[in-house]
Amino acid sequence: MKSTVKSFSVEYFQVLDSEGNVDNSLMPNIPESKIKEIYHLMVLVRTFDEKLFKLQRSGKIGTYAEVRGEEASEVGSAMALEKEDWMCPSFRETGVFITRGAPRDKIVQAWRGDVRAFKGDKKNLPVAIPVGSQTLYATGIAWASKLKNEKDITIVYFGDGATSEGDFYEAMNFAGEFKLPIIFFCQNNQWAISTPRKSQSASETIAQKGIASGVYSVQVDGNDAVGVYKITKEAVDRARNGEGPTLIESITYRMGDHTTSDDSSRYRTEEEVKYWLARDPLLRLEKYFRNINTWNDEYGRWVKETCEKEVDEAIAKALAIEKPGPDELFDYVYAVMPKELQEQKKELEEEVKQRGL
Ligand SMILES: Cc1ncc(C[n+]2csc(CCOP(=O)(O)OP(=O)(O)O)c2C)c(N)n1
Ligand SMILES: [Mg+2]
Repeated sequence: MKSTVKSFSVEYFQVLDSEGNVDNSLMPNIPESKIKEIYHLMVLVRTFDEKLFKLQRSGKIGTYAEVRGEEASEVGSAMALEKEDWMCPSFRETGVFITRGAPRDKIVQAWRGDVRAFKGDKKNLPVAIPVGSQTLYATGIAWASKLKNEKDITIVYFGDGATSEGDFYEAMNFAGEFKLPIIFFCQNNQWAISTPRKSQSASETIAQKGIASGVYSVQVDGNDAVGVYKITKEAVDRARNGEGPTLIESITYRMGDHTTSDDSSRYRTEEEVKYWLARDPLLRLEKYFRNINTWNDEYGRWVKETCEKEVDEAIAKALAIEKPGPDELFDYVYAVMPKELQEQKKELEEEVKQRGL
């Protein structure tokens, strides 16, 4: 006897195509003013990128990971959350921090390597550099919310590369089994530094990696801000209603280099970049506004100028903050500092004093 015991499918959603045409059957219940707000935030994120890139090149920050190309994925998803929801980022979620109202100067301060920038923000966790590690503590947070009967949900962001980590599979398995209120938001931007998506995994989609764990899993066009908003909002509602986790594979593209320390022209073709430039998420929204006659160039200029001013002010404020002392290296890691670290901190403080640093 032979029978098929399980088969599965993965759905893909797109509300706005690359020409800004709407699929009315999928259009979520979203007021026009909210789409304009999303657009404004996306321009702000792009402006942030442009200015922080220059700041890095002028030596005022050590490194920067551009969002460029992923603005719809970040802003669209973050708009679907409530302020009290938990957000666990990787290192490329500047657009999510911006959308969630993080003080702009604090974001610059964080990119200057000043850990104090994250102090006091209880719902947006600090960036995670160890790839994929955030999926584990995000799952722990969601479990705590469930045990405490709280209504807040958790979203965790990570890249396509992170889905090759054991952390990711463990987190998915736990979340699926315990039906946790969590959204696994994968920004599949086609590259993990110089490793292309096709060499990352033999799994045809990233979404299907969730199905094995009993996690509802779906793909969305990550350059379609309205589509990303719709799919994330549905996942938020499901999580809040006790219906369990979702894995969203947001299909997008990292238009810039991996970070300011990378040169992507060494490992990818101009044709590929051109293909994706034509799918720029900002241009797509502009085309949409043009199609429905709610765009004019004056509005476009006003948005850009407003964003430039906002970022300039944030940078000026951040640059005026006094640098942290070397002893702060030891702070904020443990709730109670272990004895060895206390001793090392004291040693450093004495040395700094002796040398008059
Ligand atoms: C555990 C671990 N392994 C390797 C690295 C080095 N590293 C930093 S970013 C990165 C690629 C991440 O790719 P992806 O998850 O697709 O995220 P993206 O940078 O594309 O947003 C790697 C390998 C790291 N930081 N942590
Ligand atoms: Mg990637």
